[in-house]
Amino acid sequence: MRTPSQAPSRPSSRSGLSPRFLIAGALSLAIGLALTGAAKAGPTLDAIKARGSIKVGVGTQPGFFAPDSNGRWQGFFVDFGRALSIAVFNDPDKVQFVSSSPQQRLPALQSGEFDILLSGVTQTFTRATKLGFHFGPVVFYDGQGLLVPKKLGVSKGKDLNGATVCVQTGTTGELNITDFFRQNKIAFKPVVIEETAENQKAFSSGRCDVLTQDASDLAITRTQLPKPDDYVLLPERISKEPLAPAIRYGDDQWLEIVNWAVYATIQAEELGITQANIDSFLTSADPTVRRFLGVDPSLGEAAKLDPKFAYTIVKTVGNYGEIFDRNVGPATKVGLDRGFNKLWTQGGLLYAPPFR
Ligand SMILES: N[C@@H](CCC(=O)N[C@@H](CS)C(=O)NCC(=O)O)C(=O)O
Repeated sequence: MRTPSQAPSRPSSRSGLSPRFLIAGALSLAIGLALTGAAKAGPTLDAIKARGSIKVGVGTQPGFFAPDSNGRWQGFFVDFGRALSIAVFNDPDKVQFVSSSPQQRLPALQSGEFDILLSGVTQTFTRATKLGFHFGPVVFYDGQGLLVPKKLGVSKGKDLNGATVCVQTGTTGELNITDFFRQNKIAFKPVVIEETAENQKAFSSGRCDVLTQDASDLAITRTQLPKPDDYVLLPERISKEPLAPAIRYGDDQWLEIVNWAVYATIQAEELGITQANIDSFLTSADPTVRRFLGVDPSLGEAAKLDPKFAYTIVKTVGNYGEIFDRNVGPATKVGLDRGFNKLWTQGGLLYAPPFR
């Protein structure tokens, strides 16, 4: 049965306006509301501003995230947390870092314990859909590795038939390792442990033959073992692990701050701007540089951010390459290569969209 409002030819309101007008009116109202919505900060950004700080969920691996002897958090992911603090508050220290296990992190983010995870979370389809998280730009392209004692005498994953494998609960690694052994038609025994320290202890005490995790994480773990030289990280990677900041659904503006704070570090490296030389760029005539550094304030105004947010991020934490090198690069104890994490102009995957 047709209701009056569905009858196309009959005016259905006291004003005598035709339904076509009413529909057009309703549509423009809806668009208007949507636009107002886009300009709103969203619950997370509102909460951050009201609290006066950002709560960042992290892990415990030094190089990526750890407090130093003065209790000040340091690390690759920590520096991106400070970049966010600069974008929102123009201050690198309006941020609290809270560590939790990989198993606890995503539920804790969902329940509002953190405003963001910067903890080596892999961007996956299920996390982005069913679990309800948005991801910012990949800050570290990683892959799952296999750490083994040299005395095991293996050189590749396929040699591991019958091995006992330590893996952390709630990680993509837990899922990938099953795929890997199944696909290669070899058997394994998983030992699934939640806490990082316990997992590492199980491995170093010989309870398992193999430790599997993101390769970067394993490289860090290796340096912490009593005799690092007794272990080898096999060269193969059994998965893709693009590690990206994760936030809850429903915070568009917060997501864009996350996106562009990360891109600022990549853009700076693309432009050859470093912590040390940045001030010499302030007099540049290049319009891209002027917009990026806020000499031309139009981008900051468009985003309702301090026009110099990118300048302050780079001046304070450095460009992407500097962040990488300082925390986990070849000259550090962790000693990671840039690998895929080089700029696109240098054969890597890092690419910042235009700052315009
Ligand atoms: N990328 C995997 C693993 C996450 C993960 O375990 N990340 C590392 C850092 S890359 C970690 O938390 N390690 C243990 C720790 O820091 O306590 C995932 O998203 O499931």
